[in-house]
Amino acid sequence: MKQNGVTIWLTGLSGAGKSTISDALGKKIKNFGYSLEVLDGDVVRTNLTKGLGFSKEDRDTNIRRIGFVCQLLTRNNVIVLVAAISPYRDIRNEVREKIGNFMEVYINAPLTICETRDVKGLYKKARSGEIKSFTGIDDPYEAPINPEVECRTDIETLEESVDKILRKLKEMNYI
Ligand code: GGZ
Repeated sequence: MKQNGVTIWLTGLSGAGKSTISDALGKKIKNFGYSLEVLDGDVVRTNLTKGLGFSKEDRDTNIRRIGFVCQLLTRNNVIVLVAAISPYRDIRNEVREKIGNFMEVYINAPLTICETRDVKGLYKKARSGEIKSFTGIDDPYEAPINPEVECRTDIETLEESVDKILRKLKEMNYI
């Protein structure tokens, strides 16, 4: 099947729903017959960016490395799904420029909701000071100003969020 590569970049707080949406969206894209690759921040940090911490410098390095892999895959016509907090606007824009075929998706849920979900108990640890520099607690998150898609995971269903992204991909002629 002829396809153009694109990087679909999911950004948002921990617990906002990036990985959940990435899983569901990835399954659909694969079922359509496209070649797809997924780069999940959590997983990437166990290999490609192992050893990096959460200072601005390390997060920037993390995002630049992910962005570099996206660049290679995208130019070889792969659809790439990234799920990374990527809290800094300037670096997200930098990778957008490098990759070209790029779609920013803001996975948006209020901090209070993410904190209530606290799937891995990390917010609790951040509040007690056991974890330092936790995004949204004592470290910044710069929301996208003009993302191609915004998913409000506190008020939309998973299907609605996934459909929004698929519609945009169609509109931009990537699928
Ligand atoms: C934010 C942290 C932190 C700190 C550990 N701040 O939701 P998770 O748990 O499963 O995934 C998060 C992951 C963040 O990695 P990213 O590569 O997405 O971050 S970034 O884009 O900012 O480089 C979270 C966990 O690691 N985690 N400590 N201090 N998230």
